[in-house]
Amino acid sequence: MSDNFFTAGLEDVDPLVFKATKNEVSRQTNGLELIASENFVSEAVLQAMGSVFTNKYAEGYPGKRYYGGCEFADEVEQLAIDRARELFGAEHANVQPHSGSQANTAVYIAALEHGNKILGMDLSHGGHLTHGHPLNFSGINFEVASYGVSRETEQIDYDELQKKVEAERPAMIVCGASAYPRIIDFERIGEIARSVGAMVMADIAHIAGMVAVGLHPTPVPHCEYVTTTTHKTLRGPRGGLILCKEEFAKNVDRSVFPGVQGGPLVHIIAAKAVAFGEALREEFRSYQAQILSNAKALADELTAGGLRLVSGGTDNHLILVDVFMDGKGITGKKAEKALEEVNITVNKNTIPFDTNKPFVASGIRVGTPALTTRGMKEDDMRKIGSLISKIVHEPDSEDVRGEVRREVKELTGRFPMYPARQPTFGSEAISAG
Ligand code: DSN
Repeated sequence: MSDNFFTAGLEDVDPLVFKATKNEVSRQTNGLELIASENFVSEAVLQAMGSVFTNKYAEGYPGKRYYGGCEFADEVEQLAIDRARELFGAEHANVQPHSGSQANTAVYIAALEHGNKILGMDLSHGGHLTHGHPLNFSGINFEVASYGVSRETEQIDYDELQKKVEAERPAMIVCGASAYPRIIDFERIGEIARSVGAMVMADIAHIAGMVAVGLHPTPVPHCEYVTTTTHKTLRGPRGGLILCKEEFAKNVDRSVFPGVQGGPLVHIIAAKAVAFGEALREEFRSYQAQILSNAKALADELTAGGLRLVSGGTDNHLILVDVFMDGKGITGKKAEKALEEVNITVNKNTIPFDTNKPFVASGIRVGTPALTTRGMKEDDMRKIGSLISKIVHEPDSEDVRGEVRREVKELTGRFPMYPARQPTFGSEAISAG
C-alpha cells in the first residue's frame, strides 16, 4: 500500500470497485426504484455509515464492553437506543442486530425452546422466510405451522386465524409480512395469542416508518417482541432492531450478544441513531403520509390500466399486482425483466394461491418509499402507473419500450439525487437526464 493510505480515495486505490460504485450511483439515479423494501438514505446517514466507527470493536453494551476505547461507541449506541425507544414508545430496544433475520433469530432464541411451535404467515401469502420456511433456520429448528389470507378477500381472516391458533396451539405467533398490502390488526392478534397463552412476535420490517409516526397501528403494546429492519420505510442503514418489554430485555440482549452475534457494527449503529433522529422530526410524518398517498395514486392508475391488484388495493406503501391474470397477462418474471429493460425496477412476487412457481410468479410487488424520498408525488405516480401498464400489456414492443424509456428519463431528470456526491462520482452519474 502506498504512503497515502489515509488519504487516497477509492478511485485511485481500487478503480474496479470505484467503477462499479459509480455505475450503481448512475443506475439508482437514472431509474425508477419501485422495490417496496428499498429506500434512499440521507447524506447524513451515508456519512455515518462510512465513518471511522467501522474500525471499532465494541462487544457488549454501552457501559459494559469487553474492549477499551468504547466511550464514543457508547455514545452513539445509547443515542440509537434512546431514539428507538422514543420513536416506537417501547420499553427496551436492542440496536445491534446486523439484519432483520438476525433480529428474528435472536428473539426466537430468547423466547423459545428448540422444537417449540411457531405459527407464521405463509411466504407465498406475503410472509417471510424467517417466519417458518422449511429451508430457513426458523423452519429447521422449530416446529412450524402457517396461516394465510382468505381466497375471497386475499386478506387475513382473523376468525380463521383464531381457529388455526386453537387447533395448532403454537408457543409463538409470528405476524408481519413482506408482501401484504393491507393494515395488520396487531391488537386482535394479541388477543388471539392470549386466548391460548401464546406469545407474539411482530416483524414490522416493511411498515416500521408508518408505525413510527402513527399511520399504521402499532404492535408495541400488544406483542411481547417487535422486530424490524431499519432500511425500508424507516429509511436508515441496512440493519435490524428489536423492541420488547423490559421483562424480556435481559434475555433479548444476551441472545443478540453473545448468542447470535459478536462485535456490533458501530458505524451502522451510528447511522441508525441518525436515521432514528430524522424519523423523530415532523417532516418524517409528512414523508410517510406522502408514501401512502403515492401508493394509492399508483394503485388507482394500475387498476385503470387494466391490471388486477391483490386484495383490490393498498392501505400501505406496497401494491401486489397480478400481472398474470389467469394466463391473460404475462408472468411476474417476464414483467420484472421487461420493466428492467426500461429502467423501472420491481421484483416478481408470488400472489396468494399462485399457480406459477415462485421463481416465475404471477405478480410483481411495487412500493413507493424510495421514489417518495426522491420527491415524487401523486401525478408522478399516475404517470409511472401508466408506464407500467403499457409495458405489461406490450412487453415485447420496441416502440413502447422506447417511449417508456424517454418518459423515465424525463421523470428521473426532474429529481436529482445526492448532490454532495457529485465531486466523487461526477455529474453524469448523479444528475439524470
Ligand atoms: N427481502 C426483503 C423484502 O424484499 O421484502 C424482506 O426481507
